[in-house]
Amino acid sequence: MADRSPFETDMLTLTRYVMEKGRQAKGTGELTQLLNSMLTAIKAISSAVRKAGLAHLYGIAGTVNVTGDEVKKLDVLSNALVINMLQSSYSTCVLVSEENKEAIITAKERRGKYVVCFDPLDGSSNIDCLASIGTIFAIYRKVSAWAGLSHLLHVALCCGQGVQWRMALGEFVLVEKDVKIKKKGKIFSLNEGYAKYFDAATTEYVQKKKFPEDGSAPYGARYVGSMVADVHRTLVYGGIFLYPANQKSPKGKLRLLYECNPVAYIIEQAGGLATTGTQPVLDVKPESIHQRVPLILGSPDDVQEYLACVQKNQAGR
Ligand code: P6P
Repeated sequence: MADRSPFETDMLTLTRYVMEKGRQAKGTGELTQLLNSMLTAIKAISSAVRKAGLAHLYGIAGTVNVTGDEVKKLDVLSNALVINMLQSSYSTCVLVSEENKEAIITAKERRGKYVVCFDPLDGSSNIDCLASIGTIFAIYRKVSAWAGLSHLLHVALCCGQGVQWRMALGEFVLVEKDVKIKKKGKIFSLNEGYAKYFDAATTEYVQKKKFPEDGSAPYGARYVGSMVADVHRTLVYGGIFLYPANQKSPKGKLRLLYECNPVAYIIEQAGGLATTGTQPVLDVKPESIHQRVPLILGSPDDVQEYLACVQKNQAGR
């Protein structure tokens, strides 16, 4: 059978996909409007990032955000773009941004039924060296959830019916539907610069990856330091990404609502696992909007092997 053209009719644009899903669900159209507004903001952010060198948008904005990260000029611009687009979508009631200490309540006359939690530009510490960065968002409503991860102009979108990859070719065109993660990978990803702070389980796990006891080849080590890039690679190639709790970050570094939950949702929908080390990330009951949790995610066999190290060290205590 002749190879299908990459532009067959089922390569729906995201706008058409969302509108079709909305029509099938006999919805109000709010989610369609919300997603289209979010994706417009993502396109605008990507355009700003690509022009940053010319538009003098590199560098720091001179402030620190609520969780202590140095704020870059592009952080400020990206945050404003997302807030503006979402509030003018008439579909949100509350916004939670990594860049805002307090939750943002949408004005009554513009209020809708969705809560959106987002990191407008994850990995921004890597902006000036042109490493991969991206926007992470999670849409919450009482009975369902959506999650999205944009990595430059590659968007992973999940609405509880599997994961799609979409590429921005003007529109967000479907590149792959029902993305699945490998059962086991060959890459481990964590910041080994903190090895002196690792707990016993993490130390043991990393040792196993470098010096396999069964004589198999060691795993490759990859760490961008931009979660969107590290998670994107883990989803595509398989393996494991870890930002565990350590002596330096006793609760881990990554934020539950707008970093860990969205990527955990996507990874689990793709057949992977996402854990804090003691429970599935998606089971954590939020206590505050900028709450941090440990995050270990990826191929199920790899995450299970890490959890075996955790259980062994807990038993050994
Ligand atoms: P570290 C980027 O600043 C970020 O929030 C995530 O994107 C990334 O995974 C993590 O921090 C990197 O943190 O401590 O390894 O530099």
